[in-house]
Amino acid sequence: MKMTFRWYGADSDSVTLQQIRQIPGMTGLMGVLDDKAAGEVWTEEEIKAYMDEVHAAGLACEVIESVNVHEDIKMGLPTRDQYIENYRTTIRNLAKYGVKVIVYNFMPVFDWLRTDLARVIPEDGSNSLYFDEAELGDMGPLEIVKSTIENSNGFTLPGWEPKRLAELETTLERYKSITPEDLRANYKYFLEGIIPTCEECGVVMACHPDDPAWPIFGLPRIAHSQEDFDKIVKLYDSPCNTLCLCTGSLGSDPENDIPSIIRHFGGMGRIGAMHVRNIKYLGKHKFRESAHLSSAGDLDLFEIMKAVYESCPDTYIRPDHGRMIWGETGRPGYGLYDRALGATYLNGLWEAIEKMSR
Ligand code: CS2
Ligand code: MN
Repeated sequence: MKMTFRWYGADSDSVTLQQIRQIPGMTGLMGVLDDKAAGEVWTEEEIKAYMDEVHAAGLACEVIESVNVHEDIKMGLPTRDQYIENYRTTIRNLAKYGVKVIVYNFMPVFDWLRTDLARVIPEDGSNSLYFDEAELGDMGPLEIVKSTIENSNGFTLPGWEPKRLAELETTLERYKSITPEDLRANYKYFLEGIIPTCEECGVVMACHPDDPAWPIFGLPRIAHSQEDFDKIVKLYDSPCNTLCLCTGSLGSDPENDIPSIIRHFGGMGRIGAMHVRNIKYLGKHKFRESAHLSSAGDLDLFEIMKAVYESCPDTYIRPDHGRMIWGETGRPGYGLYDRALGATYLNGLWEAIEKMSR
C-alpha cells in the first residue's frame, strides 16, 4: 500500500508540500494540474514543472486525480473524438513523467454533491461535508451549484470549476434524453479510445464512483454499486480499466458492503487506487463525513484495510476528505489536520494487520 495525499498545486491549495512531507508514512501525492479545463491537453512542459516541484519536496507523484472527462464525451456528441484524442495525448505525456494511475469519473455534470460544506458536528464543534436530500427541497441544480461555489472559501472545488459550469443549463437540457444505457455506450466508446493507449504506456485508469451513490436531479448515473462496476470493467476488458474505490462515496449507500466490494474487484486486479474515509448515516439519503476512526462513523475501517491487505495490497491509498478541526480554514474537505490524522490512523491499522498476518 502506498499512502498518498491529494494536492492541488502551490497556487490552489492551503496545504504545502513540506507539510505533506512531514506526515508520517506519506510517500507521495495524488496530484493534479488544477487549472486545466476538461478536454484540454496537459503539455509535457506543464507536467514537468509540476513534477519537478513535487520531487524537490521529496514526494512521488505516480497518481493523477483527476484528468476530467469532457462533457461532450459523456453526452456522445460528435466533438468527442477530438477530446478523446486530447485525452490520449495527456495519458502519453503523463506516462513520460512516471504517472502510473489516472483517477477520473464518469458522472454527468456534477462531481460530488453536498448540501452543506461545513456542517457543524454538535459533539465536538468540528465541521464536515454533509448531505441531506430533504434539504435540497426545491433547489434545482443551478441553485445548488451557486451555493456550493459561494461556500467554498474562495477555492474552486473539484469538478465544479467555473469554466465547466458556464454551460450548465444547456447541458442539463441535453441529458434529459440520455438514458443510463446511452451513457454506458458513450463510456464504452471513450474506453475503446483510450485504453489501448494506456496499455501501450503502462497507465491504469481508475474510475471514481458516483457521490452520493444514487441518481440526483434525474441525471443518469451508472457507477454506484458492485453491479454497476461489474458492467464498467466489462465495457473494456483490460487490466488498465479499473476503479478508484472510494469507501465514502460507495459507502453513502448502506446497501454497499465495502469490504466485500474491495475483495471482489481487488481479487480481479481491478482496483487502481483507493480513497479511504468514513461516513455517518443520519437517515435515508442523509449523511455526514466523519473522522476516519471506525467508531466515529458507520464504516468499519479495520475490515476495509484488511480487505485491501488481502486483495490489493499494492494499491495507492489516500485519506479522502477530512473534517475541519482546530480552527483550520481551507478548501472544504481538504484541510491538512484531519486528513493527516486519517493517514496516520490508516497506517496504524495497516501496520497492525501486516504484523498480525505474519
Ligand atoms: C474526489 C472527487 O473530492 C472528491 O470527492 O473524490 O472529486 C474525485 O476526484 C473525482 O470524482 C474523480 O474524478
Ligand atoms: Mn473519493
